[in-house]
Amino acid sequence: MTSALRVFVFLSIAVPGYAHHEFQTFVQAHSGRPVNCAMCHTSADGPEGTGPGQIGSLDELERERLNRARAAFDPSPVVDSPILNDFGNLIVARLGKRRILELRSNPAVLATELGNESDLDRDGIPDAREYLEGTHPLMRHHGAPLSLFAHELRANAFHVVMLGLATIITLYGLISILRGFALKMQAAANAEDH
Ligand SMILES: [Ca+2]
Repeated sequence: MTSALRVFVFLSIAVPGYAHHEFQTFVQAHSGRPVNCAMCHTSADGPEGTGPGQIGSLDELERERLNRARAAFDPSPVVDSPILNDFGNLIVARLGKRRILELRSNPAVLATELGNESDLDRDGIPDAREYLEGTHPLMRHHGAPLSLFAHELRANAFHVVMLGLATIITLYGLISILRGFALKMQAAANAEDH
């Protein structure tokens, strides 16, 4: 048995599925938010079981995909594990399973190594930051409210400016009308006095 195969067999036995609770425990403690397995896994209850997205329910083709993902010890262009969601697959693809196993003792570094380029749900908050803040990186409206508001403001800057201009023009027009009406009233009052 080659050394690489021995490592694979050992890790497959020692770490069933991809249930690395160290990351979940860290995110909850760091963010103060309750986080379940659905941050990285297909099933909110984790990979072990027979429910949808869990190992016991996989068909033959899905098991092949799982085995390919389990063998991704080094970073890979694409990882397509059926028990992981897009964020989970991205982590394995970027870091490789070997590095993920190393980071179990230092889960905060996962965010640093992921970097800030990826924003899977395109809500303006990078996946790595959502990981630290305990918000879901695949749910567009799940994030720190101020960050989401700032992103929406930036994304809709043109409409916000146009709405502001329209409001100013409308107010100016209204003030002009009222001023004209007041002048007419004053003129009428002056005419009555004479
Ligand atoms: Ca995001």
